[in-house]
Amino acid sequence: MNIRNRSNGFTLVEMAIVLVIIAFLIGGVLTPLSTQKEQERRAENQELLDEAVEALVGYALVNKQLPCPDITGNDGVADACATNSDTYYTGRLPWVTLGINAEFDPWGDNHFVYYTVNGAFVGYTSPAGIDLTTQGTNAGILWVHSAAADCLTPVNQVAFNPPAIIWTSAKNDYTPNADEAENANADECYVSRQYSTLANQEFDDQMVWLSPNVLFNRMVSAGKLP
Ligand SMILES: [Ca+2]
Ligand SMILES: [Ca+2]
Ligand SMILES: [Ca+2]
Repeated sequence: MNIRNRSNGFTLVEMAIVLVIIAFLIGGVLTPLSTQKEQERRAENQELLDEAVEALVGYALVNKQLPCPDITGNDGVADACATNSDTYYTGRLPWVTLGINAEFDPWGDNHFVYYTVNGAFVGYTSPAGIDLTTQGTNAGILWVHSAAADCLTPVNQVAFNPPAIIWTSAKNDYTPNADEAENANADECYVSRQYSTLANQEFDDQMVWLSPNVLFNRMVSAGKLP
């Protein structure tokens, strides 16, 4: 009797083993897919940020200065800001003014692309503009570090005094983490470092900055400077 019952089906233990094996198989397929998807989006985001830098250079070739951020209206149109070496301006990347498809990063709604610019590089009345000595001063200077704790110090600098910084929070908002909070607080100090999902060290922001040397080089090459 016992032998007949066993031959008619699986025991609970056998079923459990089969379910565990299926779970492992599904997990083994699904986890890499989600990771792969995020990697694709991060690559797409990097392309978007690189394109934004190119658009800034193009804008400077035409206007002899960088655009102000989209500070009001959330309309993608750069707003007015005065030439002021002692301050910086921050807001969203003026995607309409720049003519690029950058209202959001690849993660979509409410994933904005942010832009901060040294006040020495904006606000000129035509035909004046920046020259090869433009670098800004004091509170207008932007800093990029590999850790928020080093803000505004010579320690762990990734970039010092770039004319402009463009960044997005990417997939996750890890602002309880100090390094992501440093990017979100819209001041002159920023953090760019390795992606991490380790507890209390989470970071996935993506950032680019415009090198003053690249900007000047391109403007000289185009005959816009000196
Ligand atoms: Ca605006
Ligand atoms: Ca983030
Ligand atoms: Ca900051």
